[in-house]
Amino acid sequence: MIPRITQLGVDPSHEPGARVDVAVRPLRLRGLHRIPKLDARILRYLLFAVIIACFLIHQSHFQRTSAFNHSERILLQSEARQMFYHAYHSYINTYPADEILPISCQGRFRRADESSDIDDSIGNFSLTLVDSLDMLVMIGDIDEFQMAIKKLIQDLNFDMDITVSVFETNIRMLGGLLSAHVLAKSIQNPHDESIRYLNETERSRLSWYNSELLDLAEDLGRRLLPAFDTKTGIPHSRVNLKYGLKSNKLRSAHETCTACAGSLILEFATLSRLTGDEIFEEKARGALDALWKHRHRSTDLVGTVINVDTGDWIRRESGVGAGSDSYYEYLMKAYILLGDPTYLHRFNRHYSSVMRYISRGPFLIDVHMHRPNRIAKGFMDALSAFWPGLQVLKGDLRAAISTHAMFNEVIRRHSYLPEAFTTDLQVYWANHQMRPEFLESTFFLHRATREDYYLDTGKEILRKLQDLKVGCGFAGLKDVRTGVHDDRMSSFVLAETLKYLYLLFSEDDETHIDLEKFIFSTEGHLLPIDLSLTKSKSIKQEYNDAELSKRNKSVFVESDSGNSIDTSEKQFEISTKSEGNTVIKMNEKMGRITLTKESRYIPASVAKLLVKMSDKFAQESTVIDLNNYENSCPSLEAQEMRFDSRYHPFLNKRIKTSTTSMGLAEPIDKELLFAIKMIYSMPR
Ligand code: DMJ
Repeated sequence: MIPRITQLGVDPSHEPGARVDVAVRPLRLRGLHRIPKLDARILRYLLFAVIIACFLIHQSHFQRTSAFNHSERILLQSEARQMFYHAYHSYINTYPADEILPISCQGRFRRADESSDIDDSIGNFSLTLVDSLDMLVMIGDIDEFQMAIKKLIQDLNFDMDITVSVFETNIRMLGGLLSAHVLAKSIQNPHDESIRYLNETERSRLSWYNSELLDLAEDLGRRLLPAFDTKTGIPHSRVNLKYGLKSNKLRSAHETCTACAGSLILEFATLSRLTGDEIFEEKARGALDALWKHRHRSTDLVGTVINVDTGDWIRRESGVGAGSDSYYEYLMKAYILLGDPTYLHRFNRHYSSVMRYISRGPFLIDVHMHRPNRIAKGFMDALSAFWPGLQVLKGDLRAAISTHAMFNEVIRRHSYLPEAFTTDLQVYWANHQMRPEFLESTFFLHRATREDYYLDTGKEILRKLQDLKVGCGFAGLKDVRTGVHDDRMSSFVLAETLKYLYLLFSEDDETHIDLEKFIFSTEGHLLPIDLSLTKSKSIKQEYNDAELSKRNKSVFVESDSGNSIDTSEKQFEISTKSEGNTVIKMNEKMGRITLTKESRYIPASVAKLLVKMSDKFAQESTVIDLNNYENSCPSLEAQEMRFDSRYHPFLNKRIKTSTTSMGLAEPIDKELLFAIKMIYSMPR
């Protein structure tokens, strides 16, 4: 079936791989009556020819959409790696530039004396190298990784009179440095399983590393802090690395975008938890609180530009693309990374509004935040292509498939995704910058569905990107209609576009980084999901060992056999219980926590471990029943604790459905204990 996209939406029976047809015209068979009568012999030949043709068409179609065989996938994976190397090595020739101009092969720098209005995402701080670091680990190039780190340690100095974007510097530089630091520490530790397939010699390459990247990140983070000196706590969009907000121009710039203010929490919280200084996390939380406070109270929508001092909305159109995109992403991921349900609650409220007002069939249409039935823009942008990926995290797979298919149709029509397009899929803004968002969603959808359609889609994109290959990298297009190149290759092409392409063609166990242990930032940087184990002093509701033992609460897991085992930590006791359900029992008064395979929206970190646990105990199903707590939680929270492991990209295992007896002989591992602690710390 070929679903039709209309202004009203796509046919709801849309499946992955189904072609989206926007203008299917009725086929008119004119002049049939003029065909002469055919004798039986010709008819037989014709019939035969038709059968052969059908067979060939079927074969070619089958080949196009057939299951990827292992060797083809590996070839594509290797091709993606080579593409990364082509871009990376070209860039390295221009180091310490921020970016390389891929056609002229020149380095792109930000000069300290520049009037800084041009591109404040570069800051004369070797942006592309920092943005590329974790990809080097992903592909197992530890030699290059350690050489790159050495270069940066030697050369990076943020004490420069340069004004930069707080948002861009955070997601690209701070995120890149933090991620590389975490990976470097993991490589050093032979027992750390988040980095795989390295031998002793490779691990020893980092033996000299002494957290220098974290020091650089902290220095940079502190230089961004003056931006938060506003009445609302919403940061200014730009700050001078040396002088903060000392210039009148910066201090009196009141406008910032929602995504700019709302996409700091992942990196800032990581920085706080790794350095022990809570200031960063506090500031990022403050900015999120202010945005939430200034949302439209009845529609729950936010605009795209806000005044940092008054909290008034300057641009009231509400959408999921430019200006807002990663705000939504960071609410969801802050919950996953930090386990704080406040953010899930906010995300869910926004999500409902987006799905009610902005999502129209497969389209995402900006509306007025205070009059949500009025359309604010007649076009969509390429940045919105991240949304289906976020919907996968949310578990809304059906909507994700539909919107992703719509973007794919735009690409099919114009060969590349233009920067913006209208609702009848015409080019609105013709520029193409090799942005990662569509590939990111393709990767997430493939992880969630395992449909070859997404590999086919990725293969098409890879071919198109190869057509953009030039002497020193890959060059975007000034205009997708003319194919005229633009001499630009943004750092995100290496940090994200080529990373998601590579990952799309990689099986879970083929990458050197175990993705189950990380979450992607909006720049594709990997932040460790066990971060919530590292307490931030400022987070009052955080689980706390001392408090737990004071309250003298115990944890039990009960099983059929009635066996129990001790955990390495004395306050937890694990026992087992009957009836096929695994129960983690806090104590008699605390009620019980059970998992069902339909459950959704537990933080990924917890969910993953619970799935592991349920695998370990191999029970049929478990049910989260927070209402049994002595102080029962509100039903909304109870609902939010649900997650669906089938659709979670980091949880590709299904919960086992067999009901074999539980083998509790092995001591409970640290991770399970962590899961229990996390559950224990959930608000009640
Ligand atoms: C990247 O820097 C990030 O993905 C950001 O969230 C949006 N813009 C670019 C990619 O398009």
